[in-house]
Amino acid sequence: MAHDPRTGHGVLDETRQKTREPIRYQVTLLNDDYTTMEFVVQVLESVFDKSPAEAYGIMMRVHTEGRGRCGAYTHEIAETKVAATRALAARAGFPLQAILEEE
Ligand code: TYC
Repeated sequence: MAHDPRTGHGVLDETRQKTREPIRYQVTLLNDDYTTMEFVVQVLESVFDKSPAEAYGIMMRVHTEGRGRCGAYTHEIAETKVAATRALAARAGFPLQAILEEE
């Protein structure tokens, strides 16, 4: 602790050291043979806030490599995005799956 030269009182001058970065969770999209490419691009744009070009790139990566990263989020946000993806896919009748992985 430093001391204010005018008052002699202690001054807190340390930055907080106990806060930690929250654990982030990776949301990964899995390939399947039935979901249309167009639908996957729509999900990446609407749920994961990707630009059309980014969404197309991620979709093609999943299509060719079997899986692909959509982004890293706090646990609550990642869970929400996984649930939103499942709900949209179920409503459209596609088996598209997103999974959550600790980074
Ligand atoms: N493989 C699908 C097709 O050929 C497209 C697709 C891409 C599906 C990504 C799911 O996460 C996925 N229609």
